[in-house]
Amino acid sequence: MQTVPNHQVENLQIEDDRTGLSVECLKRAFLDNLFYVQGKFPKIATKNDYYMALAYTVRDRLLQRWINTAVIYTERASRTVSYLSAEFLMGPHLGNNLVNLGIYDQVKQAVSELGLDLEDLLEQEEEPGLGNGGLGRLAACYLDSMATLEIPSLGYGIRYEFGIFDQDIRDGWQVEITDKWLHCGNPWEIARPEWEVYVKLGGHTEAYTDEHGRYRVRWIPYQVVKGVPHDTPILGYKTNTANTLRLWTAEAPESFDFGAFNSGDYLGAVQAKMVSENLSKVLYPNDDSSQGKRLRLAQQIFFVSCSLQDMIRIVFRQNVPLEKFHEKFVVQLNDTHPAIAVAELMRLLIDEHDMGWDQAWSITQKSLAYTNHTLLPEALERWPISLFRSLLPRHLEIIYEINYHFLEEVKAKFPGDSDRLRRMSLIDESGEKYVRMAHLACVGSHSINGVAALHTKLLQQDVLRDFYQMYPEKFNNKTNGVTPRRFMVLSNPRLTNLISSKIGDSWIKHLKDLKKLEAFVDDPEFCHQWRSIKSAIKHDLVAYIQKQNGISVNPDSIFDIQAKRFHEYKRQHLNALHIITLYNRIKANPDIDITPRTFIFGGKAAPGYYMAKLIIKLLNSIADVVNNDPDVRDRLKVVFLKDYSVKFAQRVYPAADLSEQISMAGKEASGTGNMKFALNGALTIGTLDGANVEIRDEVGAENFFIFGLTAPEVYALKARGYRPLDYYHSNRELKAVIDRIASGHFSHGDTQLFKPLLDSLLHRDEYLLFADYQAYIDCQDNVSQVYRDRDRWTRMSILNVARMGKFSSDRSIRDYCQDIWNIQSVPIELGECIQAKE
Ligand code: B1N
Repeated sequence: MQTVPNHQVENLQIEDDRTGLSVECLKRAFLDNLFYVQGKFPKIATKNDYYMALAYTVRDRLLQRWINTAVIYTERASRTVSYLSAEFLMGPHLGNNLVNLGIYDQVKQAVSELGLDLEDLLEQEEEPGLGNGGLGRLAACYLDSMATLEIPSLGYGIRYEFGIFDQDIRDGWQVEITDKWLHCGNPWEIARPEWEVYVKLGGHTEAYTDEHGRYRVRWIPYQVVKGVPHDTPILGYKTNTANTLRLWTAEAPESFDFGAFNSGDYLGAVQAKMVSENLSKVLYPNDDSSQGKRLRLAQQIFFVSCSLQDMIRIVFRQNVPLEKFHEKFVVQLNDTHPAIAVAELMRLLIDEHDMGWDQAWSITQKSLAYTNHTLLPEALERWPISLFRSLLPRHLEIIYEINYHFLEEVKAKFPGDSDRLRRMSLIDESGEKYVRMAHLACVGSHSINGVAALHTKLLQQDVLRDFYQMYPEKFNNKTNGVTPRRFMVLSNPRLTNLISSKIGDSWIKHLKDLKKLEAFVDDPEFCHQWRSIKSAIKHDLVAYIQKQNGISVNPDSIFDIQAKRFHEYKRQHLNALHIITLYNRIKANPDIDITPRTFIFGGKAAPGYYMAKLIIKLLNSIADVVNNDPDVRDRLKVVFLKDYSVKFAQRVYPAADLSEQISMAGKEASGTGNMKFALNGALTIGTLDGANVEIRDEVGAENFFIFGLTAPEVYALKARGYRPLDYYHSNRELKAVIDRIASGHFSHGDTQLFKPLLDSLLHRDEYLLFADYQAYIDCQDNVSQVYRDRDRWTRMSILNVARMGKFSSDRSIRDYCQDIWNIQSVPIELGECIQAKE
């Protein structure tokens, strides 16, 4: 579609009621939106109507910045980061936009003068749960930081109709419920049907010779799907930059099934429409695993092709020659989920835009960069060749050709090393043939990064070792970070205000400035305030738990929290072994002096991951027994908070005393919850895994509870031959814990319920719980000791926060900009560009 220049429209002043930030103006605008957009008046308005009216009021204020940003980027054809991710776990938009616009307090006052409560309205928002966990949330933090640092960027992904399932707990078991996040409408997005694109799937290819006598390939697809972009503005913190998150919905093209339609096959045509729409129907609920499902590959090519076609459209619109695609865009691949971009960009340049192979390959490599997020072998994506060919016949040809050239390169660098060729090939030929997506991403990108120092080192030494030897210059580390706007300013206003009252508020944009807090660590008044704030927040969570779970919790107990996806490598069940250890000590000696603790868990398990679900059941079963045993006398409480989400996380991090980061060393690529907890003043008990290593380096070993085997020790133990039964037989407390579970004590006498879990521990224990058990218990005993010295604990808490500066996603993004993206900021002035340039 053409844009029509219209100077009358361009000269319109945007009305004050759509941009003004005064309380009076906000009130007027709110009522106006309630009436004209939501179609309601106060007498009959529901809470959701009020939420919508407020959301539109805030969106109007974003639009002015959004349009200014778009105009300036277009005029200057600014270099742009394109962040491709199958997941964006944005969390609720309203509160975050209020913080970033700097109007939280004005809006709170405006709605309160209208007799409403802002917290109530914030609670009303259905969050877009378009991600599983850390990987999707990282993408969201990075969008926040790019906007805050005024970096031109586009996030590209899928607008799933159903995001991550809602979790209910019934009889202690996880039950999944579809997430209908769109059912009340989404006020934050704007559909852009004028920028729809088409994606081909299936069918076959044909070779032909073009009018210049060149060999060409034509792809005759079985199916064509339409992608429609839905844009959401991403505002930076106190900047005018509003970047775009562009999510694609799949639709059936109107024309495609007319054949079927006209021949009277109405239901066949509708069927085809439903098949198309399936592509953006639901998020795959797996974190750290891949199953090689056809629909998932179709989702990947769908959003990748839509996004690359969109970038090419922008290149043309800005009069950039296609040969300079890589100068206009740098495309970051968030794991291998968008790695098909390597073949798709080649295909678009060669088949659709007549470019030669060598030039297309050079542009592809210069444009793409790959971030790896996992060391788990089961998470490395591979697609059976037959499936791949049936969906993407042309891409398979291109991958074969890339592979041919690549293996020639390998041969030249390592002559006579056929084993290496086999290991590095883009095609796994050891049994059934597979396409290896991580290899494709490595070959097609100019940069390969891990997400924490240890993770990058392990990639180089192990998982991607051959690629490191081949292309050492491509490898680099980018330790993850989190946005302090959402995870401090918005979620922990009390601590934010205390900190800002002492050191000013520069830390919100320059997190390293938190260092200035160290000057107050010996100030008794400050320490007292610090402690009262933590205590007040804990009281709030106590009330919430009372309401949600009907459990009364002692606010003076240690709030010991493990909140993350359920996975055996993350070892929530090691935490369970500790709880039962304490329980056994109490049962053996009811008057024992134990530092009171509340164990809080939150997190979802992949629906098909039986063991993870059994661990959830175990925790809930322990909770039932421990919380109701009179011998325990409220010294221990176990709480499973259902349906963990971003909204929920924001409530939980600020209330934590102790953060559990206890994965088996060498398994957690980075972790980001570890950063959010520490930033909110929790102390960490953790293994030397992922970013824990760097957190400990920053906050100081004396302010961190470290335990357990290191990654090299893990490998060594496994190489020696690990025998979990030996630990069981030689460790009295451990044996008692396992026997207690086996006896049916937590399962109403049922000795079979947890047998699969116990068998797996006793006979395999892949994640070395038994090997780390004693070290964990000793470390926890030390935690309990230290907690009794409240002054010491407070001091450690303050020092943790003061030294967390490195873990801002702003720092991560600055590093990406410098080392990978080669991109500068483009500040946005308001007002200079909405009017037409005469
Ligand atoms: O990515 C996070 C890291 O902090 C975590 O350590 C890491 O586990 C997480 C397949 C994944 N890695 N891989 C995934 C997600 C969805 C899916 O379908 C894999 N998630 C991570 C951010 O770097």
